[in-house]
Amino acid sequence: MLQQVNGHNPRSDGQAREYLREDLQEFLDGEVLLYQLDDLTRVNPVTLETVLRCLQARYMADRFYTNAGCTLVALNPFKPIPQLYSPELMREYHAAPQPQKLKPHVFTVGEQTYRNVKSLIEPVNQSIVVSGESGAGKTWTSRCLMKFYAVVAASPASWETHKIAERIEQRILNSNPVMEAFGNACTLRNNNSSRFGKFIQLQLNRAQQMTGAAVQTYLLEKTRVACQASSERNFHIFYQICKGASEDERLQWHLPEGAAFSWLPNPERSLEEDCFEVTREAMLHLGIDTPTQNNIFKVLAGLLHLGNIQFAASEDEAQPCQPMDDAKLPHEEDWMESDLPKEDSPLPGSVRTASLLLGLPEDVLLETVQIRTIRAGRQQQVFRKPCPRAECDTRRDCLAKLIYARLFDWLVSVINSSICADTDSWTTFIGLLDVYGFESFPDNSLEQLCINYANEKLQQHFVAHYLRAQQEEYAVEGLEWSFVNYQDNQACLDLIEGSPISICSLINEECRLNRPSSAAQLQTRIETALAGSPCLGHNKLSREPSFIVVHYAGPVRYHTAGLVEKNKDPVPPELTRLLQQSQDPLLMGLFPTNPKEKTQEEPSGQSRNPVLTVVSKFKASLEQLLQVLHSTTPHYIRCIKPNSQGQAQTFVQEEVLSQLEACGLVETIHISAAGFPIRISHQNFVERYKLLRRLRPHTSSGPHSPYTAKGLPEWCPHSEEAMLEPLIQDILHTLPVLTQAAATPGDSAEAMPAPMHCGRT
Ligand code: AD9
Ligand code: MG
Repeated sequence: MLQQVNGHNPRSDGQAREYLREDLQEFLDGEVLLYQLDDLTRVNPVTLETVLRCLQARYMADRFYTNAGCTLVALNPFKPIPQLYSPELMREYHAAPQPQKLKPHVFTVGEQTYRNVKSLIEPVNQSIVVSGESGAGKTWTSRCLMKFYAVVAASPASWETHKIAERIEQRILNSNPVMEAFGNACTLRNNNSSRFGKFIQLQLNRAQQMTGAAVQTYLLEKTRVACQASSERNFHIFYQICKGASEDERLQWHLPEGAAFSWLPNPERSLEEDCFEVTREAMLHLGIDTPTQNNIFKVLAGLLHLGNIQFAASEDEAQPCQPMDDAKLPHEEDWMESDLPKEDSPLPGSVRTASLLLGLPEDVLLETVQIRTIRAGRQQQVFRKPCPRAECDTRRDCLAKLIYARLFDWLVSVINSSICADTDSWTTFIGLLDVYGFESFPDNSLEQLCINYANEKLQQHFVAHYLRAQQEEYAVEGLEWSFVNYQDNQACLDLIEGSPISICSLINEECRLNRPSSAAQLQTRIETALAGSPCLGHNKLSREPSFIVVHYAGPVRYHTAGLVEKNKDPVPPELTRLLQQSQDPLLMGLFPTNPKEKTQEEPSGQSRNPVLTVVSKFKASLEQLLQVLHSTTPHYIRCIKPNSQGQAQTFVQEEVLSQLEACGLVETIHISAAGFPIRISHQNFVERYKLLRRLRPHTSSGPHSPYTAKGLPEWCPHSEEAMLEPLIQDILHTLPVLTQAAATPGDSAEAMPAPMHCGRT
């Protein structure tokens, strides 16, 4: 007996899908042939277990990509496979008449997206949303796509006129190592974890050549500069300069070999990301010359020394806390005094070196960190109040975060000015989205809340765009359709960002009121105000004040300690004023004395402007991103991490299962298998294929075989074939489903073309 695919949903034309007989037999016979199933819509029945078994079989057979209807599932191989990403293979996918007939690959998505841009009557911008948990392979995948476009969309002219390093495609690729050096770090989940979100817009001209790109970044995790969780590391660039500096540079930057820095934990780990040369080379190609690079690295070294300044608590509240003598730099005397002022300074080496490298007077730097200035009264009198030790630490850290965040933004703007095309030299774009993956650590704070919030938003975009919109459209169009249930994450988003009360609004409220409030009070406020939310988990085992959010990818406990302060992200105005005094050329540029944009200042009654908190800024930038995504045709790649140890050939079923569940893959497969793979507006369809209407069929061979082996309708007269050739090419390239009917009559598995849905949108 032939079985209906997925056993659940008759097609709207009333015919059961009957194409699975062979595959089903193979499936039943054993798992040996499971690895051959390129598309999960052909697994029968579609359940978490069968999908899991199929992916496992494919993984063990080194088949890392699998189609799942509208999405591509990418399993992380955790081993280098150069032949899978070679330029030759890229060209093969690019040249293929029907790339979707080749083995599933990230290049198939790349190529289909590329063809979509040019093939529709009104060019439509495209986007590729790469998702998955931390370490699943999102950054790898988007890098791979960028390389693909650099090969297939390269402008031929630039080959002749430019040296390879100057070519725009090469410059675009060079943005990766630079941004990763400054924005990625080794975490518990991933040795090269992106600590910022990135949307890169690859700009194409009318001839489909890549003429430039623009990068938009989201919320760099700047706290990492000054604070790293145990077993994690700071941003790669710090390790790169410490390991890769030459002898001369070590002297200039005061980085003796073997020196210990508080902000440089786990330096002994050797990662391939620690390669300084690659970063330098890429920076050079992006137009950042060697003197500017050296200036950047000198400032970064200054930050490391800043981190070594430790304060001793002061017994007298009226006296500032003094920095302790640092024993962190063992060989200090041997060589470090070279360019430091010769006179005897009572200050520890860390203060002196940090000042020197940051171009700041020693005493002013120290005083700004030690002493808070308060303006009060009608006359705005200035009062000076020595800070307790913990506050000195916070101010020191804040200084480092301020410098690093400005430096990162500046780098992004330099990269953009180096790679962005003039507005009149591009017409369409392909956007690649690579944001930080879903995270759940033993200790989660505002950073994880933002990261997981971004992932919820993207999941909702997928659900809204694909799972819900598609089914609702069938209902509106009166197509016979039984609704497939899916996990909607609206309730979770309501909990995080909803109005009038949500986690974000409650944290923002605390910032606005600026009242002293303990972590336990914040927990109580959240749990009381949001008690009705199905996504607020039961918080029984908590020893520290916290709350639990049940995300689509699993529950996460967020600690409330420090949450409000992080959300305020206050920058004491004295710190900005201090940096405006710097004599260092780079810092002078980053902190001009007459800044155009106002910096966020401490909400201590000195500014009447409403406080722009971290979550409100993040929410606004996410909304902008989603607007861009909504204006494009999205494509989805789901990266899956087969094990959390990062080992090749290891497939841990429970771990994969939870990822499959989290992203709703089974629902996606159900809808894809039963649904219509192509949607095109009625108007576009008529515009595009009106030529065919003039040709009247002279024979009719029934509804089951309306196409010839060439993909032409059978009624099409031979003599008109030439005239139709461009149209046929168009069909072959853009509507592959129609051509499935061109398969040989014996090929029962593919004999039934999936219907094309001409939505009246
Ligand atoms: V995070 O959310 O930024 O923490 P990603 O971006 O999802 O995470 P990433 O792309 O950095 O993960 O991949 C993690 C590691 O897996 C990489 O450093 C590679 O070592 C490895 N990887 C990922 N994809 C591939 C691949 N296709 N081939 C080989 C891969 N190795
Ligand atoms: Mg990443």
